[in-house]
Amino acid sequence: MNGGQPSSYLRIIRFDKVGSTNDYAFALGRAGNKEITVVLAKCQTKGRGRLGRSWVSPNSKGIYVSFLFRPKRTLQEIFLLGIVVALATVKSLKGILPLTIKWPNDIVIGNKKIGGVLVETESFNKIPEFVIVGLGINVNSEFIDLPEKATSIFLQTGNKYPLNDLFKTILKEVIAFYDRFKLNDYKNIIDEVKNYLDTLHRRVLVYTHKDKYEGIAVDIDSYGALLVRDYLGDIVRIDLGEVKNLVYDNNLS
Ligand code: BT5
Repeated sequence: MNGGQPSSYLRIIRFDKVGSTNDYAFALGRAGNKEITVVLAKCQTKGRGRLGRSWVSPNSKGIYVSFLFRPKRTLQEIFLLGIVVALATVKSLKGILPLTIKWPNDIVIGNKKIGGVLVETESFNKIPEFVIVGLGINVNSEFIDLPEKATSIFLQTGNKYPLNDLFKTILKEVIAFYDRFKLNDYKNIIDEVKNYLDTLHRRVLVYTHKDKYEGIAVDIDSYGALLVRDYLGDIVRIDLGEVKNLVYDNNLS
């Protein structure tokens, strides 16, 4: 185990333009770079979401960043890191606007998406060697910069914000939460996530790689998995690594 040593190493690599900060950080992971290495770009030409989806990354309008971690934890624990980064982000922007988390990795305000998190890992014999957590946040983006159902801090508040200041605030919070994660403080982290989770007590439809589940989202467990009560009253546990998509009640047909 990595013990509970606070993170003492920090390297930030900045780009004006890159394909995807996650791809770059992944290559650094493979090349043996240490945690915490951070890759930050003003613009991405191939920003990625999950499952081959793209992340719109207009120049100098948002924060596009990836964190390279080497936490020496199981895959199940590692997926919690996506939630950890989402929580750190939402908390650090709390003074600007009240964001919430749509399980597992969307950062939203109302039903509009303002940010997203992408967790990728490379494993050797099922033991994760390193983890890349990518974060995209729309800061000063205008309506025409963004896809449908997306919003930005500027569109919500009418104010533009210095990207570097916001980045530094988020980074500080991410490191603080990561250090807590390394101390296995999962229970308190999960309790805190629940305060910002938009998903609980809603009727949801969850698509996983294998199945589809419909019911009421009742809780998340200590690994961040979603617990859904189906119509027979049974509790189904939906693993973070399995989920493909989650749709709320108003979209259910
Ligand atoms: C995510 O995927 O929400 C994870 C996004 C992670 C992006 C960061 S940026 C830094 C790092 N480097 C990368 O290459 N990626 C990470 P997903 O849940 O699959 O959502 C993708 C969907 O969100 C798309 O299919 C669009 O519908 C929508 N979308 C795309 N760009 C958006 C944006 N800028 N704001 C809001 N929604 C967007």
